[in-house]
Amino acid sequence: MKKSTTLTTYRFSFGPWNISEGADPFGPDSRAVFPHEKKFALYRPLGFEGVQFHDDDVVPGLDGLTAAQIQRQAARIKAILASEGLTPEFVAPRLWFAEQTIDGAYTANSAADRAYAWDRTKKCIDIARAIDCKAIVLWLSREGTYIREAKNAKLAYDRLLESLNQMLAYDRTIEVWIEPKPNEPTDQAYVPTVGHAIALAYASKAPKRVKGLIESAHALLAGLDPSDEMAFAIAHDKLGSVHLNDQNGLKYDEDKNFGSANLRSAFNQVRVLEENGYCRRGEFVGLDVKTMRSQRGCPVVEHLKNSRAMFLHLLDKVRALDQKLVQQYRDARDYEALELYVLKHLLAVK
Ligand code: XLS
Ligand code: MG
Repeated sequence: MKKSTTLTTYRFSFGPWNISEGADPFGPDSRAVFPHEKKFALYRPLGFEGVQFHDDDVVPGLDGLTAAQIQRQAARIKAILASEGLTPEFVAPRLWFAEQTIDGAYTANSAADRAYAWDRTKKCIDIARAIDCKAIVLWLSREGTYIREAKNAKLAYDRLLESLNQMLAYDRTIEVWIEPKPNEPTDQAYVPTVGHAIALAYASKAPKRVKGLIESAHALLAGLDPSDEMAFAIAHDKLGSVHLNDQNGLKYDEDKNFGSANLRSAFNQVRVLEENGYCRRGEFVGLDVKTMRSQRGCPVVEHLKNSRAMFLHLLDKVRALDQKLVQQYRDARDYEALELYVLKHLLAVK
């Protein structure tokens, strides 16, 4: 990729679910509900231009609506986005709430459940089109098992590829960004890494329209380095977007603030994005962060503001890196000196 001399201006996005009430599997909301449609007015003042959506963030209760009702509600949201100066980044089918997705969506053992997943996916694509959004995101949350014997794994992968091809045929321009995660809610998920996602892309009928969306915490939960995962997707020109956040060890998905647990890893994620011209073709820096349940306030937005600020601080650090010195250390294979230099650079000590 030709090195550009102009500095990239980064655009940021988040989904309305990032402004949450704090409920967790062990306790109810700890904050008052902030009205969904009032959230859009918060975006630009916080420095965000992109909105990530679930299909039912655009059209609540869509399962019970007609196509005309879905289109009318989508048109309402499209008008709100325009009035707030916001761009929809993607629409994700929420295939993890409905009764029909208890045993999976595209890989469900029941043909009726798989039919529901496909019907819901078509509605999601229609909604994306209706709000002028070019991509859908598949977080394959329930495509996996609690015990391996529950499904024929090879058949499950066949069904995932078949579903992907159906989406690509249903809409000849939509992009499909697969968001890998190794587990949770299932014990083991079928597409745990971006390597699996990109293999599906190449096996699909329209590889150019299938990309990955890499979430920092999901890569960390897979025991991988998020920056290397991003570099792999970029090497295949298949990094649709990112969900920057953080994770403190192998446990439930914490969606912690970007840089809050693994600062060096966050630095390298920003370095890989910056060094490879991410965002130069309109991509967003997406966040997927949740504030602590114990945080007071309504709405709580500090975690979004702070994660965006941390990205920009680390971007300054990347841009101030002495690339000549880095190359000298690499040429000399003096990686101890290189590591000390990076750590002192991050600590701003001489
Ligand atoms: C999981 C996913 C999810 C969004 C996108 O991390 O990003 O939070 O709903 O499907
Ligand atoms: Mg995510």
